[in-house]
Amino acid sequence: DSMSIDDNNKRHKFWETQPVGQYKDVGDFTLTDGPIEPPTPLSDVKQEPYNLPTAYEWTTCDMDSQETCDEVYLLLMNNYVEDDENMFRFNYSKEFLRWALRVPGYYRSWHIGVRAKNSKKLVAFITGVPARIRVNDKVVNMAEVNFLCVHKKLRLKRLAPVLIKEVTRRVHLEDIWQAAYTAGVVIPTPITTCQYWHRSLNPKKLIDVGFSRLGARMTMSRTIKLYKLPDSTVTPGFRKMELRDVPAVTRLLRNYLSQFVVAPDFHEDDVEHWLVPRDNVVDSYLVESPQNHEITDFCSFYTLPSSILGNQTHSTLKAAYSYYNVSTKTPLPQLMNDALIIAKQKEFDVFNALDIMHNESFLKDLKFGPGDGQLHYYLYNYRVRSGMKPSELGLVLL
Ligand code: NHW
Repeated sequence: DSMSIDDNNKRHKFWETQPVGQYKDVGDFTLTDGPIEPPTPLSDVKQEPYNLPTAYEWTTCDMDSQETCDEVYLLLMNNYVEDDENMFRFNYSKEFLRWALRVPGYYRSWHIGVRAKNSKKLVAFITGVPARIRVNDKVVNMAEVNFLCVHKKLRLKRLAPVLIKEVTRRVHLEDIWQAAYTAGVVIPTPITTCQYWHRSLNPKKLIDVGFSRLGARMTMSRTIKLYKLPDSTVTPGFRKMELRDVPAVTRLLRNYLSQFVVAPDFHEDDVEHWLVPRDNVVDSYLVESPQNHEITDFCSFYTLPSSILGNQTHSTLKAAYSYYNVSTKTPLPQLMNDALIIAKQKEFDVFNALDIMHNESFLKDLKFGPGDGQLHYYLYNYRVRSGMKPSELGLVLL
């Protein structure tokens, strides 16, 4: 809305030069959906990488290599996203990074690192992966850009714009001209702004590590009782998704996602990659009707632990993040309650969800509380009608 734009009406020397929605265009209804600038001939795309400060060099990160994967893992473990109070830092696992980056049709050239020339130490990273994303009635080939990271010692030296320009160049070389990304920071211009909600599964640990606080007039034992969950799931026919379910889940999901303004255009190979369960990476469950064996409902979450910075007793917060959920027969709150039960069985400490898709229908009833973090969604070189609500968004980025 215009308030948050005014609050953030500061200059963005880099983003003002890019084909993204600019603050001055917010509320200009003469602008229609579609590319902000047309593609240039491929032969006009710059052939050489952008210049880095002389002590640094580009590297393409081969995530098949155990050694490179280890280096990326450590860079992110020590330098990636922290909360505002610097109490927690995302700790994506190596298996997760491999899953997130080696997607159907991926380009190795889009997994970009920067090394110090002398020590060869990896000091910065940015990635893109290809995705078909539908915006209203158009399916657009895009890059999903993620894992932008600059080593703490190299911050505020304008390295991030160089990384962004380089990934853009390499995406252009594949004849792709649009991208989707999310960030906790406000830059020109979010298509929508979402809020994280958190459901305590292990309230004592969450309070001990400072993730949450004891409510007013609450004791620890009352809090533990409040968040207690049944030992086993309640919906008849609820089971883990298997490879053989890919066709049915694809149909269910495509049909469901068609109602949102922005959503991935999933084919069977995408569903096989993104949603077939992988231990400690992604969990998917469905409801198979005990009568006719029809697949009627689906839910999923991914595993993204955070390091707990400076706590004597606990080093990791085990968090599950709501991914794609579809209900046609089982009410969504009941389905998600079963997801919470599974997450509790798997010893997650907290279950997180954004207020996107139909998530608002279960957040309050299932005792999720609003977090202080916001997540802004962005498109590069693609304009969408301003004023989109989180509930009109059908896209989850990792
Ligand atoms: S969001 C997670 C980003 N990573 C982190 O927060 C990790 C911890 N922080 C850092 O490593 C998910 C650094 O602080 C980073 C900035 C590297 C974030 N997105 O180098 P400078 C993603 O990965 C702008 C976009 O001096 P720094 C999505 C900032 O506004 N821009 O800063 C990534 C300023 O520009 P301005 C961001 O602190 C999407 C400039 O960078 C940003 O040393 C990328 C300052 O640069 C962010 N999260 O490094 C865009 N954070 O105009 C993809 C800061 O305001 C676009 N900035 O002056 C699409 C490309 C593909 C197109 C294909 C057609």
